Amino acid sequence: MKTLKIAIQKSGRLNEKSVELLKNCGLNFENYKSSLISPVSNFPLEILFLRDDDIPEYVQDGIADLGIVGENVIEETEVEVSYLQRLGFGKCSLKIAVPNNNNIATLADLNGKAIATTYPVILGKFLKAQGIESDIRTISGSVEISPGLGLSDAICDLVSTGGTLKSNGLKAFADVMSSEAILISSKATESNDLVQELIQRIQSVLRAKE
Ligand code: PRT
Ligand code: ZN
Repeated sequence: MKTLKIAIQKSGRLNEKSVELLKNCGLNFENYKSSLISPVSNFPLEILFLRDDDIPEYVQDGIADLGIVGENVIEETEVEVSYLQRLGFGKCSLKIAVPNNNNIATLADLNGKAIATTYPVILGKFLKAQGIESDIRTISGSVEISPGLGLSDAICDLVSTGGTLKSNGLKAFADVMSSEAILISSKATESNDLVQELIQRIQSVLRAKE
């Protein structure tokens, strides 16, 4: 049978838990060091270690059969993939936050205001659904310092503990989406027997944790 490929994050917040999950499924492989691909010795599977931003498209295009990535990244890239399993780690929320001392009291107050984010697609859809027209400023990182620098009136960023907002004098204002790591596949490979076997193993690992 054809060897499957699963894409996971190379380094970052989802890497360790993704590796742990696959190891708990009984898969033997070397952890990412310098090679991008690690073969699994006891299952017809290869692990691809990638930047998380690239994972949804790799899966959509069938370069990887499966992927583990944050729902926020999948939604932002607007890919057509199948959601196979929520994985219960990497939990966070995408929130709009404003400076502590500000005059933004309702969502409508965001009309005409500048909002800095690395999630322009998700934020754009959210604002549109609420009938709000803001100036979405797409930046590539350090979103939380943008209001302090006078670059925006608000931000839209991922929050887990809330510590980053707090230390930058910001407070959460509205929830845009909640997210966690998800196992995805391309539409074409969802029904593949090996994919089904892997899903079963993952589900029993998750059940054992409950
Ligand atoms: O290098 P690569 O592109 O692969 O990684 P990355 O730097 O883009 O992503 P990474 O590793 O930071 O995050 C990977 C995924 O983890 C995200 O896409 C989310 O699905 C999930 N996740 C969970 C988070 C957080 N929690 C989180 N707190 N991603 C980012 N953050 C950041 C947030 O952007 C903010 O800067 O942490 C800060 C806020 O954290 P608190 O705890 O202070 O609220
Ligand atoms: Zn990334």
